[in-house]
Order: sequence, then structure tokens, then C-alpha cells
Amino acid sequence: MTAVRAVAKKPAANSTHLLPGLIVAAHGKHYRAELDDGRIISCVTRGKKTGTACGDRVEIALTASDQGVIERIAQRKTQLYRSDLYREKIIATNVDQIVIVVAAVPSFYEELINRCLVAAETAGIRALIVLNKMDLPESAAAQQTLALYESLGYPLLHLCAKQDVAPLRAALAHHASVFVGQSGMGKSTLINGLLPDAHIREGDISAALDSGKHTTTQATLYHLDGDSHIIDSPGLQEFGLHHLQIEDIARAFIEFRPFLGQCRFHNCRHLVEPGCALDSAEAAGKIDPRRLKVYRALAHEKLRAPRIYSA
Ligand SMILES: Nc1nc2c(ncn2[C@@H]2O[C@H](COP(=O)(O)OP(=O)(O)OP(=O)(O)O)[C@@H](O)[C@H]2O)c(=O)[nH]1
Ligand SMILES: [Mg+2]
Ligand SMILES: [Zn+2]
Repeated sequence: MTAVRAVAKKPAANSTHLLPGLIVAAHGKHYRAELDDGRIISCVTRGKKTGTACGDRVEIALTASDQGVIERIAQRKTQLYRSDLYREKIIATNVDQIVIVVAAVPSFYEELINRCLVAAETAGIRALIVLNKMDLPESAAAQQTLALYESLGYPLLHLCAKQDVAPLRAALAHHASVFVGQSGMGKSTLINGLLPDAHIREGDISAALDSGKHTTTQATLYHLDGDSHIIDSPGLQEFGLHHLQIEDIARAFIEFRPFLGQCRFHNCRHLVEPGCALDSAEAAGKIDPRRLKVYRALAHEKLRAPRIYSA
């Protein structure tokens, strides 16, 4: 990390007393940081500042032996956002892989996968899809649905969190990954399979980890080894992409890229315009109608919604 951006209006009195650390849990305005010396402390941001996220490298001024104030956030390598009409929410920072966890039961919402993929592509983060709960008979249909994403080049792992997570461990090696998906897909169960004693380190969230029946309510970072880290995140119901421009959304559909710039109108939004290259590509079987439909739903959502939050 080189550049740092100050988050405090008033700099700390003596920056030599700032301790470097990593945000390992974020819940509202309350954070947990792992200091570079190994201590885990509670911390808050100064004043009304928010915007710190799990995965941030920070500098902290201690206010007690186990408490501190976040004074600085180091420049991020990546940041994964979602946004509603009013504000952006950072899911995780400094990750280089997003693991989209789906399962046949409870039924998953395919558009959410696409939204996660769009967020990953625009953030420059690689995506891995995991179909969990392969022990359930309903998985065959889910597998068919997901074949489309595999054909686009997104790696797909079939897993049963309770039996064998070894293939996932291999895919996580040397990466900082964030697990995302709807509630109940098995994100926490997978992480528990990878790190059976994770709840020991994270005592106050053991209820969420030991039964797997509780919804995870905070993003939490775990070390798989010295070079591999994973972030569990609360189940997503919505994945708003209001912070993106229509052109960004179109480019995030990776198979659209060869056709962008080929439309009759240079400012084609690929909605109803005549001579749209994406329509021709769909007719020629080069773009799947499901993906074009999702793109159009996202583009319409963007056009309908004025940008009323401040980024
Ligand atoms: N049959 C089966 N059930 C599983 C598997 N993995 C997880 N489950 C169950 O699915 C339920 C939800 O698992 P969680 O790990 O809590 O799901 P989550 O994605 O973390 O959910 P949120 O924290 O709410 O986002 C639990 O009852 C798990 O026991 C699996 O591979 N097979
Ligand atoms: Mg969970
Ligand atoms: Zn077009």
C-alpha cells in the first residue's frame, strides 16, 4: 500500500502512535480490527464518518487497550459495491475474487447472479460460482440454469458444504475472496467447512456459525492461510447497481463486448433502437436471450431512477 487517504477531519495528534491493522468485521458503524501485532480490537470511525469496510487496511489510534478509532484508510486495490437509490454500500474491499454461492433450495434468483457478475466485472474482480447443496435432488435443474454462466467462461464448482470443500479450498488459494449470495445458500457453512474452528476466533458470532441456521449479520474476514483470506457476508436480498452507468453495465456483460460499437446508432443503449448489434447477436445465437433480458431490465432500472444519492 502506498497512498493513504485521510478519513479524519482532525489528524491524530501524533501519527507515530497510529497502529496499522486490517478490518476483519464490519457491522453498521462498529468494526473489529486485527492489528499487525495480532491483537483484535473494537473500533469506530471518527465522528459521523462511515465508509470503512471489511478488508480495509487502516491506521488506528488506540483509546483503550482493546479499543480504537480508525484514523486512516489505505487506498484500496478493489472495492465491491452495491447501491440502492439513496446510497452506496461497500460489501468488501481489497478482494480479488467474488464467490457467488447458489443452491437449489431455497430457490435462487437468477438475476441476482447476473447482478453480482456485473458488480464483479465493473470492479475488476474475478468471479467464481459455487452451486452448493449438490446432495439435494433439486440440484440438477439448477445445474442446467448455471451451464449458461459456465459457457461464458465463469468457473463453476459443484459442492456439498457438509461433505467436501476441498475443491473450493484450491480455488481460494492465494486469493482474497468474498462470499456473496442469497440468505440460506450455505456461505457460512462452506466457510465453517474450510475453517472448522473459525468460531473460536470470532466468539461473538458463534451463534451464526455453529448452527448455520442464523442469518449472518456482519461481514467477517477469516484467514485461510497467510496468503488466502475469505470474507463471509450477510445474505443479499437485493443487489442494486444504481452507481453504474448504462455503458458500464453493457460492458460488464462480457459476451456483449465484441458487439459494442457495432450498432447503427453510436449512442445505442441496446433497448429498442433499430439496428442494434446486440439484437443481431441474439438472433445469431451469439448472445443468450436470458442475459440480454437481464441487461435490459438493469438498463431500464437505471433510466427510470434519477441519481439522488451522493457518491
Ligand atoms: N443439504 C445441504 N444443506 C446445506 C448445505 N450447506 C448448507 N446447508 C444448510 O443450509 C442452511 C443455510 O446455511 P448457511 O451457511 O447459514 O447459509 P448462508 O448463505 O450463510 O445464509 P445467510 O448467512 O443468511 O446469508 C443451513 O441449514 C445449512 O445447514 C449442503 O451442502 N447441503
Ligand atoms: Mg451466513
Ligand atoms: Zn445496440
